Amino acid sequence: MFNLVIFGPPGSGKGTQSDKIIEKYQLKHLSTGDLLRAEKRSGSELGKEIQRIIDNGELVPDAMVQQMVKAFVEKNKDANGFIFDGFPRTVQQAQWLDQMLPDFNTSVSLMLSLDVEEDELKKRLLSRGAVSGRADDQNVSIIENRIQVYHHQTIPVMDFYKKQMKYAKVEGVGDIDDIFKRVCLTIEKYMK
Ligand code: B4P
Repeated sequence: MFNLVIFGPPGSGKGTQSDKIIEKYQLKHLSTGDLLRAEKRSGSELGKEIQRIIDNGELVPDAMVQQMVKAFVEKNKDANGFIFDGFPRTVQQAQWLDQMLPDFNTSVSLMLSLDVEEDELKKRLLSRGAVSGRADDQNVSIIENRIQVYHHQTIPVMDFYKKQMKYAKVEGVGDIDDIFKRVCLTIEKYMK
């Protein structure tokens, strides 16, 4: 099994590159953002709480996300491997993932981080907000809060994987297919 954590700030291209990676390497795509938005759309009480958190640009509590991740892995335990997109976003989530995956006789193979500077992130998210209807992409101060949350709560996850020699950085600016070529070269180094 090859398990990839795709990492980067909001708008760095995690979802965009994940779509291409799953097609090429036949991995299962686990996007916590997508799972949370699906719950939000269901209109449940939990969905309303999730909506409030996401629309303010904050992180949903670890336990809630972890429950969704475990259910997804359990349901797809025969997969070739997973792309964890948007997860783990806190050191606590990373520690939990390291303890959970051995129950399925597997572990994280690589954390691939997409490197994009802040002005480019804001530009991308605002242009997606103009067409997607995502409330968290439509307001500059919410976008700035998401980037702040990334700096304070999510960047420490990099060190967690650096210590395990499972970290690699890829330049995330430029043509989507050129970025994908760099992503594939990195993945294939770790697949050996
Ligand atoms: P996510 O859905 O993960 O949203 P995101 O960080 O904005 O990344 P996304 O994948 O959407 O953007 P991408 O970089 O692909 O999370 C949403 C919210 O859910 C979080 O804020 C949080 O509240 C909650 N959440 C999710 N996971 C959680 C967790 N583990 N714990 C707690 N809470 C959690 O792309 C952005 C745009 O850029 C796209 O429009 C794309 O077309 C464009 N783009 C991509 N590559 C490009 C390129 N090379 N050039 C130009 N544009 C490009």
